Amino acid sequence: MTDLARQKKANELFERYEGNPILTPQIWPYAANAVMNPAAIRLDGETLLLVRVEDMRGFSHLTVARSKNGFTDWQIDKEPTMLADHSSQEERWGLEDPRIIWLEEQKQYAITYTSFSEGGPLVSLAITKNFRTFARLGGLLPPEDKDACLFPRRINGRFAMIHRPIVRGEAHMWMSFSPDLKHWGDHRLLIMTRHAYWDCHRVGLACQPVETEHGWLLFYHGVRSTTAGAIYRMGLALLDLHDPWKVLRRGDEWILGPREMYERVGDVGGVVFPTGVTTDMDKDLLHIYYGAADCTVAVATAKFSEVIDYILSCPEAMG
Ligand code: BMA
Repeated sequence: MTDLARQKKANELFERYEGNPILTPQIWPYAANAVMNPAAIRLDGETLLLVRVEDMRGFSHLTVARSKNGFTDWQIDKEPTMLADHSSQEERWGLEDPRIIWLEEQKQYAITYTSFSEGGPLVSLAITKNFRTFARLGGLLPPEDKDACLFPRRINGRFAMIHRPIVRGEAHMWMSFSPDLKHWGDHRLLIMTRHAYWDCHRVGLACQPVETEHGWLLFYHGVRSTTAGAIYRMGLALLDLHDPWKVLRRGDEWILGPREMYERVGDVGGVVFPTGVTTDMDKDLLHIYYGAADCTVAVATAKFSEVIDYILSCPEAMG
């Protein structure tokens, strides 16, 4: 496939839902400035979103919204589902940008989210069975760190997590390992920013990793800083199924970026920030849930098989 043919394919992979944005502060059951960056899973025949809600002080918490078809008729919890403990050092300034994965061994959901701690943004972990009560397991690695998600099971005997620390002002994606979900080590660089590309200034995990026969599908966000501000877009990579710190493929181009008004205009315009993915294999469909312009939640769909075809047509990752 030529570069131009692949760019065309990348550009046409996702279709935005015509009813976007699907969640807005206006329909929220209580006062909210913005709703954005939701984790997404399918649970009991419904799509469950754990939405980041920014209150009128500028602090965030997490609230559950459920829908049978994943597009309409959202049942939103009447009150915040998971509030920050503002008196604690860890959660001093709120909870942001969750990702959810089903942990097979624990038979529970693991939620990784950013705690805005006194020392800066920190990756924290909570587990739950029902999205009503949560066991908070605390901060996992020191700040500044964001955009984390666990893998659903141990890899070669250890839990694995993708996260995005800031080191020397650089923002690359890392993978770390743990025997017990508490002590983390064996830190490895996974995906780096690429000079001059759309993802030249920052990269970070977007959605939870999706297991396929070809490897782990990895949606990530990339940032380019421009004179008019940062542009947040989504790209794709494929990790080795057995050794996921090995990147098999990485797309050259982004596959979803700000285009519609609700993505271009908001509290932070020019932001498409995906944080959750659900799959419907019977329909060969993949739903990506994302924050649009740090104000609302939107959804886009793609054919699963076309996403796989696309990533397999991308260049083999270097190094
Ligand atoms: C990132 C995160 C996201 C936010 C994005 C765009 O650093 O803080 O929560 O959506 O910036 O402002």
